[in-house]
Amino acid sequence: MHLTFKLMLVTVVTLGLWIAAASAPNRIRSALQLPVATAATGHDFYGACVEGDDFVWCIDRSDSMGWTGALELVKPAVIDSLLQLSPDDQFMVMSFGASWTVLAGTLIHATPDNVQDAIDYVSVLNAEGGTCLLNALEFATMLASYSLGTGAVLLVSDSADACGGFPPPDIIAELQGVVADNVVIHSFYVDTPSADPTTLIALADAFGGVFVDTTIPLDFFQRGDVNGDASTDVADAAFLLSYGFVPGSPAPLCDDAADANDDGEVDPIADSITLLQMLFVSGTPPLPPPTGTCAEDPTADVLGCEGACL
Ligand SMILES: [Ca+2]
Ligand SMILES: [Ca+2]
Ligand SMILES: [Ca+2]
Repeated sequence: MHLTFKLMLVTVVTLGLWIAAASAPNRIRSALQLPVATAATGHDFYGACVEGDDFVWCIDRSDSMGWTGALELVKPAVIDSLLQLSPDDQFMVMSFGASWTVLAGTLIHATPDNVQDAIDYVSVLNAEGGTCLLNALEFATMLASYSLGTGAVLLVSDSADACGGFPPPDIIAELQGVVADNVVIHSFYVDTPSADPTTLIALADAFGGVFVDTTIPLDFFQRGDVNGDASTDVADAAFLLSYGFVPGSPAPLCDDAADANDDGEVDPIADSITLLQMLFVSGTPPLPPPTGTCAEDPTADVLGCEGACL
């Protein structure tokens, strides 16, 4: 290895480890980096770990959710997540078009019978009517506020309120007056011909939740973005080196992203060197695809990846 590059590598690695040590706990903003779900504290939905003690699913069944079969794709995802509840969890399922309906007017424990009732409720939903999102969310957040811990609303929708004509800021303002402090809103954006994520992003942002874009396949990633911040830079090499050599450091969110040289293995030394060469040695070719945008791994290997680009 050329001496100049060696010296540069040592400098960059030292700097990188220092950066990693200083800021690792707060670097990642992906949904999957929330505290690890347990039956009591969290819940997995569309591949994302969402925080909460009790859960209220609020499902958009307006007209547009039926145009391309989106609602039919939502159903199995909701049912899968209902089946993950433990009997200690409380939950509720509701849905909305021009008006909302709910399985029951309060939170109930996730006993096998209650979960089956919820599955039956979800299974027969039909898409029809307008999108009266605000009214439904007011009720969903009230139900969630009955939680003795954090009540999480899981909103599944493709767009904004198209009922009262409220633009996103008005929905936020309306809800800010009524949503209790123990309630968070997680939003799950579904793709349809009239899809617009603006309101869903704003809601998750305003009410402490995560925004999950379900239109992005779970296995999409950007090679080299080891820390999951949607860019590839020296912090990613530092993250990888910390993972390899600093006890207690977090593992990469996505092994495929950490496999910078695409040899099918996550090797903190070899992959961080590949990253650093690409970043700092002129004439080095770019990393193997996908880079710069999220996509699947074009070269099959045993590594996996889940939710890196959500
Ligand atoms: Ca990164
Ligand atoms: Ca590798
Ligand atoms: Ca590969």
